[in-house]
Amino acid sequence: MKKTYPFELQKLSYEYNALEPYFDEATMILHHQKHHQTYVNNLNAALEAHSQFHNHTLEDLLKNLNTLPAEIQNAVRNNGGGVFNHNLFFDLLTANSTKKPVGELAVAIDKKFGSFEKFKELFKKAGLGRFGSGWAWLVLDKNNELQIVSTPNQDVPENLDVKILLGLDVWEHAYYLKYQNRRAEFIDNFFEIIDWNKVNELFIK
Ligand code: MN3
Repeated sequence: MKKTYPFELQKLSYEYNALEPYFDEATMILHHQKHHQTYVNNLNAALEAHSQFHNHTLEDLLKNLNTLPAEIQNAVRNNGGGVFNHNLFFDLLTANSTKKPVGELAVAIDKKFGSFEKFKELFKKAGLGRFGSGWAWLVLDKNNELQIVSTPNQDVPENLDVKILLGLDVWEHAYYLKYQNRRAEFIDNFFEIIDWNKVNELFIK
């Protein structure tokens, strides 16, 4: 996939109905074809007249938001963040989940949080505690410590100064069609379709 302007919608590696019954087909279509696509379109629109950034990767743009012209900073923060976050989120889902962490990550999660169940409880709390729209994350910080963090809107964690291992979209558009106001149930179902093999690959990379 092209890494610079004009950015493109990242294709899913599975069918829209593959994650049923946890994530329903209608939500997946809407989320990918409308929401994710709109972030891509709006990011490209913001950058269109600023050709000096057309060879910058999305990561470079997001890490250097404060060096961008003032009139496009918010657009890149919101829509560039939206593209980046959804690329990661959709890529770490699978119909063939192991249902629990694997490999070195499994060991590290037990060590840091006590158990996978305890980790899940804290991650869920981060997702439930995010008032309004935003994300819950598992990251590896600069001290090589696993941390659960949460960001508002489409902000990326820690200015991308951490290694992101897992992200959960808790915007209402991610669950309202199927779960209405039941964000907790949505988060429980997210845990049924996490691609822990990929998460572990990110961890050991
Ligand atoms: Mn979303």
